[in-house]
Amino acid sequence: LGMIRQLRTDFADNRLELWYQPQLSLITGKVIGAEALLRWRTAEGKFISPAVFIPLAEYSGLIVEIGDWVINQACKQIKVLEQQKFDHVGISVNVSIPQFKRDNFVDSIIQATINHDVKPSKLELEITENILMDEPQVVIDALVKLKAEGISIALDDFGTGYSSMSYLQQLPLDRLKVDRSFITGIAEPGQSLIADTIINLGKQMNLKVIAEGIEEEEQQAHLIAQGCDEVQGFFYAKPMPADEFLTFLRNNK
Ligand code: G
Ligand code: G
Ligand code: NA
Ligand code: MN
Repeated sequence: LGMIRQLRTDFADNRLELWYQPQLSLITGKVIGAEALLRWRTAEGKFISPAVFIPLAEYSGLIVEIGDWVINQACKQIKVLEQQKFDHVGISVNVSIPQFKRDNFVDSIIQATINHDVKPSKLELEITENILMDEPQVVIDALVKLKAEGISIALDDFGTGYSSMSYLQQLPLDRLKVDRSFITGIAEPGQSLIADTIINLGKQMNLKVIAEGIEEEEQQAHLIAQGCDEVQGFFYAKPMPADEFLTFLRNNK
C-alpha cells in the first residue's frame, strides 16, 4: 500500500516516463515504429519495473489516469516524429482491463488523436488475450469502434494467454505479436514449430506479424526465412528515452 501511495505521488510529480523500443521491418531494415513502455524513476533515481508497478496501478485504479497520460504522451511523440519527417513511424501502447471498463474509453482515445493532430492509424493499441477474455464483448465492441476510427490494433503476447482461437476472427486486428517465449529457442533444431505456425497463421489472416524478444542474429535469420514481417528485441535496441529514439531514427536512415 505504501508503494501505491508513492506511485500516486510520483505520477503527480511527473516521475513516470515513456520510453520507446524500436520496431524494424525485416525487409528494409528500417524502423517502422516503437512500443511505448512506462518507466518509473523515483526521487532517489531508482527505476521500478512496470512488471512491479503496473499490477499495483491496475489494482488501485490509478492505471486509468496513467493510461490516459500514456496515450496522450504517445500522440505527442507521434507529432514530434512527424515534424522531424519520420512520417512513417507509429507508436504502440499497452492497455489494461480497467481502461476498457471506464466510460468513454473509445472517445478518450479518438479525442487524444484529435487534440494532438495525429493520424489515428499511427497509434496502435496492444491488447493481450487476457484483456480480451476478461469481458470479450465489451472489449470487442470497443476495438471495433476504435478500428472504425482508424486506430491500429495489435494482439500482444500471442499464444501465451487464455483466449480462444474463435475470437481471433472477431477482432479487428492489424498485427499479431509473437511472444518472446516462442522466439527464444527458434534457432535450435525442433524448437521453432510454434513461432513458425503463428507466423503462418498471421500471414493467412492477412495480418502483419511482428516477433518480440529477438536477441541473436540466428533468430533473425530464422525469422527472415519464415517470412516474418517485423521485429523488436534487444538485438536491435532496448527501450530508450524519447530523445535517444530520435537519434536512433536519424542513424537508421
Ligand atoms: O518494459 P518491460 O519489459 O519491463 O515491461 C514489463 C511489462 O509492463 C510488459 O508486460 C509491458 O506490457 C507492461 N507495460 C509497460 N508499459 C505499460 C503501459 O503503459 N501500460 C500497461 N498497461 N502496461 C505496460
Ligand atoms: O508484455 P510485453 O510484450 O508488452 O513486454 C514487453 C517487454 O519485453 C518490455 O518490457 C521489454 O523491455 C521486454 N523486451 C523487449 N525485447 C526484449 C528482448 O530482446 N529480450 C528480453 N529479455 N526482453 C525484451
Ligand atoms: Na505489450
Ligand atoms: Mn508487448
